[in-house]
Amino acid sequence: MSKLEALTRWVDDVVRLTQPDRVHWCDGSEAEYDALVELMLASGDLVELNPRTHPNCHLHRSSPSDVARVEHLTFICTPNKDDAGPNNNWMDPAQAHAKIDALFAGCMQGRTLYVIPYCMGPIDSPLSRCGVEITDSPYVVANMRIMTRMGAPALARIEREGSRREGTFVKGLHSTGELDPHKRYIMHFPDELSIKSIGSGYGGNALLGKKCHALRIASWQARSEGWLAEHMLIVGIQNPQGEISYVAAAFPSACGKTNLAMLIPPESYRTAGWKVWTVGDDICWMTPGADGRLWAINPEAGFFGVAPGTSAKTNPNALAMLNHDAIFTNVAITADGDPWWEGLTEGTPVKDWQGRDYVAGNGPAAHPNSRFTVSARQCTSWSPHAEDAQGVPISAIVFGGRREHLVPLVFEARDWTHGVLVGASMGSETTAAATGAVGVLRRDSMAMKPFCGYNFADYFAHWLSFDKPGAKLPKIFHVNWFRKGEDGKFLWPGFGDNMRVLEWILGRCNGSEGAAETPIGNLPRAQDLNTDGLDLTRGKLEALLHVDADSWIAEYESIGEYLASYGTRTPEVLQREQQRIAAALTEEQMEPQEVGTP
Ligand code: GTP
Ligand code: SPV
Ligand code: MN
Repeated sequence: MSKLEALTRWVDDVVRLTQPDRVHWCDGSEAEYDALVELMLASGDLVELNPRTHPNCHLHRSSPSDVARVEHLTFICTPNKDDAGPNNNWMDPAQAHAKIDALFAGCMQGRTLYVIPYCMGPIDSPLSRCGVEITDSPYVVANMRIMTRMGAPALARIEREGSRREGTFVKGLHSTGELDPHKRYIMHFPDELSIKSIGSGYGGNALLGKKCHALRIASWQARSEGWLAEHMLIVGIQNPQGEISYVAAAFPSACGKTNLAMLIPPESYRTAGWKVWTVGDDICWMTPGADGRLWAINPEAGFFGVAPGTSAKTNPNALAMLNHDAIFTNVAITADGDPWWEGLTEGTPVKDWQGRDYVAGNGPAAHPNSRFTVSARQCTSWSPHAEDAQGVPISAIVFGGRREHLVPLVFEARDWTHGVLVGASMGSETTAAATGAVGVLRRDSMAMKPFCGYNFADYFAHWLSFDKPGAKLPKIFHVNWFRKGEDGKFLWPGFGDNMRVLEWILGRCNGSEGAAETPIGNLPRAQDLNTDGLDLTRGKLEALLHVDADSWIAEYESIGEYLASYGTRTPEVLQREQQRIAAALTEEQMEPQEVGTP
């Protein structure tokens, strides 16, 4: 039992409120995990998958009305509404506590309350932060053991830090409640470092270390402490000389972070000696180091990745790590009890994600937001530096979204201010990672729309504040793998071939690659991209690199309106940057220039 008073007092309070039958302090051991799995197999919460092909792999089928994050039920509860900003749902903290505590009252009767001490980030890193999640879901405990450093070492760190300063860990209270969408809330109290979530057992709603702590609460802490908590992958790219450069990339949910983080370069690159190392696939905490560079850690210890689309062709690294010791949520299964999802070329589904007999034409076999949970150590491209206490230095920051039209394959911001505008004005078509319509274009600044724990206007100002004397900031880029041609098909092959874009990006960072200047930023000319062995017509390549001034004028008008929607808190520098580019586009329109030729 913990000696830390703040923790035991809080657990006692929660026990009084929720009235569980039992309290279990998680130690994070394998024996504990195995016992939980047994319990869930007995209750039907888990189904064992084929032990011959997938030893120690299990399937969880969530409630069909609980399959994704619920942005409309996610609240930031700050005393002052403006601190949460127009980007968040807001509730007064006292009102929020009252509302949600009423739902928590007695909700764990007949259940076990689990206390999960966890550390986000390497256990010995000064950049890491601890939290404790209380939950009544054994599925959440099992997932948290994979996704975080959970158990005894985390508790020891909490005790150590707690003896110096109270309130150093994030308190997260979670219950599946009745899994009733009408009694579901995900509430954040950033200035209390606390989270309360009820009514969902799915992903980011329930694994509180992930989006709730490592993004919403952490972004708030990061602002006051001078660092950044971002929805970014971290990938290391080793060139034939053996030098490794690290890139952090922010793409919205289900827009390609896991895939880029585990990229396998095209054959010609591999023979030339290029190699890609995975450091993180979803969250990145970045802090300016003594050398002025940004140093990044991945606060997570595992991957909660999108299953559909993961195949031997698109992401062989991911597929290879899913053969043992993994939890699958809402995938389909084959007659042999193997997990199955759309995009796999082998196997035939017999039961869909709800456990019903699979009938073609009755919707997808696997839920579009079905996912796998797996330890990062099972990834063959897992970087030997992924757990370095000081993190890895970031050379480039990449923003990107799903844009069928308009946005070219890649462009480079001319400086930090321009880059911050590029991130702030990011647009992307929505995906199945959150409930609601799919494919609707919306602004998703820095891929943080669902995850920034405070007013976006203040967040933009915070980003701008890193540009100061002595800073050696990464260059900023924007990519779009999702531009479509007139035939409605993706123009760019994507996946492993994204390496070609990364090579150009790194070349721009070290000054070895050429580019053409345009009002929206610097683009590679066709000859600047390595297209050896690439099956892509010249016409498609030109379409991918095309900047249409008329359409961009309209886009910049809309960006101006978006910035204005944050009112007077919007940094003026950003508005001036928007005006500068809008004016340059109008000039360009008067005097058309061809992009794509030297
Ligand atoms: P979260 O875990 O939700 O934050 O998402 P993520 O950004 O890690 O998404 P992920 O990498 O799992 O990508 C999800 C979807 O994007 C899958 O359907 C992929 O097939 C698709 N995708 C990823 N990379 C590419 C690409 O380069 N081209 C195309 N066309 N699709 C891609
Ligand atoms: C996302 O939606 O961006 C995810 C999945 O990474 S979840 O953990 O459910 O938020
Ligand atoms: Mn994510």
